[in-house]
Amino acid sequence: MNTEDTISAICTGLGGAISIIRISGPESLRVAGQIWHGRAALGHANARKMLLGKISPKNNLDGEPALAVYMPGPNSYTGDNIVELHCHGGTLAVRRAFDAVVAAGARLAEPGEFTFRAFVNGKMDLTQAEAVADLIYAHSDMALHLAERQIAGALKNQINQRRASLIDILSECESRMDFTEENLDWTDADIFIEKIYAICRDIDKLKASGKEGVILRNGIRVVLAGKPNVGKSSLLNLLLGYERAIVTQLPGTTRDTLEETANIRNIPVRLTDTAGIREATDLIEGLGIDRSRKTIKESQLVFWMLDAASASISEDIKEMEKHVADHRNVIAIWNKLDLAGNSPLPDLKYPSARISVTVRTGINELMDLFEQAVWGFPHTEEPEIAVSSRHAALLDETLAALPEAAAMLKSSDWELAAVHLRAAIAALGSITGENVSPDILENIFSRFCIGK
Ligand SMILES: Nc1nc2c(ncn2[C@@H]2O[C@H](COP(=O)(O)OP(=O)(O)OP(=O)(O)O)[C@@H](O)[C@H]2O)c(=O)[nH]1
Ligand SMILES: [Mg+2]
Repeated sequence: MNTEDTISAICTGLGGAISIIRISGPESLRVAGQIWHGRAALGHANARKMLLGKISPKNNLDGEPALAVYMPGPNSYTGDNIVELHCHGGTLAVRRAFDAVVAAGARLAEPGEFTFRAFVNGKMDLTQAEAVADLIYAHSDMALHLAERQIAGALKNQINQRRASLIDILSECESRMDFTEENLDWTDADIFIEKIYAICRDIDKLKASGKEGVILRNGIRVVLAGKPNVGKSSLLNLLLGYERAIVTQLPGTTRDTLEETANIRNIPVRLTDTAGIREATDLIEGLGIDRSRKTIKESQLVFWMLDAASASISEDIKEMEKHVADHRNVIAIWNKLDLAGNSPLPDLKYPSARISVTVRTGINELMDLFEQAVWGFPHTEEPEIAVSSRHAALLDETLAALPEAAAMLKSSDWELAAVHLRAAIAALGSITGENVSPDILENIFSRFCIGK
């Protein structure tokens, strides 16, 4: 990607009340000057001040009113000179202004290209740039918090510290290789070995945060399944907080799968309500039930709902076991407890919640079970860092090289120790964006939207 020319994009979603056109690059002032005219001219004297003017391709004040601000590099988001034009929203007005910007010589920015420039210009490292995308796509407070921490440099600092320690050890190895004859004041190899193992432990911890990262970034797919009329759609509505699905007393109300996003205990959830599973009464219901089965297979967690007031509880349980036998994560939910009377419910081999959607009992206990199923343990602390799968793979590379390096230090093989240390240092460097190949960068930045 060319990083020397001047790029531009409409940074706000189309159709809003105000639209922002961002222009970044060496020509940004000249390009903006061709279409925006105010009483005060954009330039160093007015840097970082909002100026009122008009957008019109001709040098007159007949056009639409628009605000403009000039942010000279290197103290701008991209590190380049930036001009932002804040103009009327609406699809057509902003399109016309943007076309004028392009006609004046700016190139259409690729997705994520502003952030890519910030990375190339050293305004942020790769972990911080990745977190900008995480921030935009965050679906829960916790995901947002993690993205903000990463933008602030939490992961970068962790990686850079470890990398700097390894570089110290490497330089001593290299000196030992260069000055084999001299009996210089060398650091005891055991001290380095100890350091390397401490770094391994830190990296292991960082890697463990990857599970949280994947869940918080991608969310978790949960299916509401069970026989007809057990209250699946009622629970969906309760979890969403609004009446999304039709609920009736007729078994077979839901005929197709219905997917919505919810936020349960700060965990983003793709929640799918399904058609109740039974012998289908017609073709359409049959197709719906096929979809229910498929959704159960594809989900990471099954909420299997049972009617606590059912007259056929043992058959209902057998039916459940038939459908979730292959699934590792199942929570059984006895619903309609308000109708069930006092007769005891059988113990199940799955974690079980007892609820009534109608009178809203047991919902908190269900959420506790959900949280345990997701994190594997009750989650009390907010995580501070959660690495992505890209980071985790590079941490694995580091972890593979470090014990080898330690073993070579132990046998005073400085040359081989240096080889393994360099591999570990390179893997850590790839996390923060040193020597990362262009196709990997392209892959990372293609996740962004245009204008970021
Ligand atoms: N008494 C009582 N009724 C409930 C409860 N939960 C749901 N119902 C009722 O049970 C009926 C069926 O609820 P739905 O949510 O449509 O059940 P479903 O599992 O989605 O049913 P299908 O879409 O047919 O598979 C409705 O009349 C609900 O009002 C509950 O906790 N207690
Ligand atoms: Mg339903």
